[in-house]
Amino acid sequence: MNEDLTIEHFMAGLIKRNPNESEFHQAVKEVAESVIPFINQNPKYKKARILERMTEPDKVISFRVAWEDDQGDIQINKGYRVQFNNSIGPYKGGLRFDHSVNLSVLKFLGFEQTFKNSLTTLPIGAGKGGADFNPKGKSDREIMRFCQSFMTQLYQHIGPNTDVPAGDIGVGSKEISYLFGQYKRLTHQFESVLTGKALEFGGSLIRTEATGYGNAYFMEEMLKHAGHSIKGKSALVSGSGNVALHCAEKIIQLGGKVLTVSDSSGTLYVPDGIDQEKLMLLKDLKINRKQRLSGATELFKSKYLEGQKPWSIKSDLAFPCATQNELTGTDAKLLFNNGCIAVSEGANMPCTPEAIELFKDNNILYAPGKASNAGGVAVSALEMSQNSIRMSWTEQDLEEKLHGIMKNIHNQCVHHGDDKSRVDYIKGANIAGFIKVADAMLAYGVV
Ligand code: NDP
Ligand code: 2IT
Repeated sequence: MNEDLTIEHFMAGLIKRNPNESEFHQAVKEVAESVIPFINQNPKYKKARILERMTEPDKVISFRVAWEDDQGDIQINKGYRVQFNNSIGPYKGGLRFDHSVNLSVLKFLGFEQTFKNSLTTLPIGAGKGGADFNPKGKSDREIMRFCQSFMTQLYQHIGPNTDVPAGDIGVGSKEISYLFGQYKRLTHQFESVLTGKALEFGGSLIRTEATGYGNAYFMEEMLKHAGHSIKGKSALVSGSGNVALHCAEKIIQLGGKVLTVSDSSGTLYVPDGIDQEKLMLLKDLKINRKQRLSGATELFKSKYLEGQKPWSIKSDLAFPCATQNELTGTDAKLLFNNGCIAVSEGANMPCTPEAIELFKDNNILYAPGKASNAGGVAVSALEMSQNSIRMSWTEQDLEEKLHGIMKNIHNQCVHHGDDKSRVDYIKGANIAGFIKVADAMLAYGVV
């Protein structure tokens, strides 16, 4: 027990205990690489085997979700909730409805959430859940029946002081409303059990915008620290969902020029930049009308690059806001060759380890999602606070609080990640996020 913990030994054990979970291995390895040297310098964490405990979820719940489609046929999906760590607050994290959802994906997301939620400094533990249900092409009634069946299984495991889910890919305001309605029906309780609710029944202003706005704020802080700013810079945004569109909106407000948004079929390239007016059209197309991005080319002068990602277009900044591993080593090389100076993740783990290595080797500023996309869950925690005091704060109040939280997360990254010549934001975010949770776990003894 006196020997140093090694990354190789630690990872071999983790892979053996969690076979065939490549996304989970990837997320843990990134944390282990920065946290293990810190643990070796602080033997109290090693002796208590905190990292081993932190990488084992508190509880994994999986259940059948049976529902009837519009044709009267029975459909069956797999539903999950991974309750990862509640050392510093009730489990908190989104629900993802996507065909790609499996336990490896939800464990990686729940693990990342542990560090992210700690960085917000708010009292929230970490969880993640969802189903391998694909909402694309489903009618509203089918989505409603699916959500009701999903909640009928989930409700006994969650509660305002136990576990408070929210949205993620494929789960927006409509789905949260159906889920909340069913929870209320099953429990006879009107309580703060979900965040991202509509304003009429306990939702918070700015929650919808928070992740994307927060990501742009984080980029601005990172650039400011390095003597730059978003103003006048060109930006590539991937994705065209909740995070991407609001990230684009804040970049525009801060004076940047957004050249792209994308979806899983291709990239919309607007050489003159997406202005606020075009963004409103995009929001209507994607959020209200749920159409494909390719339909936007007719709305305004732009090209749709079928089957292509945004990363080959020349730009100063990059904001991956779609999904995990969407920006590879090859994409990172393209960004570098085109003069990109900074990357800030709106999505969870969108950059592969090869891409991150390339950013590091070439001094491209890089913000990991657990720091840069924490604005969403932070405003979720503020939604919980408002529900507790049965009050609603104003838009201005909330945006100021969000901005302050993102600045504070940036400062924590600088504090723990400053390596004299540069800030290692991965190291900073991982160590800062680790300390609070680890100290709470130490205080509880062996649990
Ligand atoms: P949405 O469902 O609103 O949007 C997802 C977007 O990503 C869509 O444009 C979708 O395109 C695209 N996308 C999904 N899968 C792929 C893929 N395999 N390849 C290319 N594009 C893809 O989700 P969000 O905006 O809420 O989430 C986006 C990311 O941000 C996720 O990683 C999520 O975990 C993360 N995040 C979300 C938070 C939130 O508050 N919502 C908070 C923090 C992080 P298409 O329509 O073609 O599928
Ligand atoms: O990844 C995330 O942080 C989210 N999907 C938001 C979680 C939340 O509880 O608001």
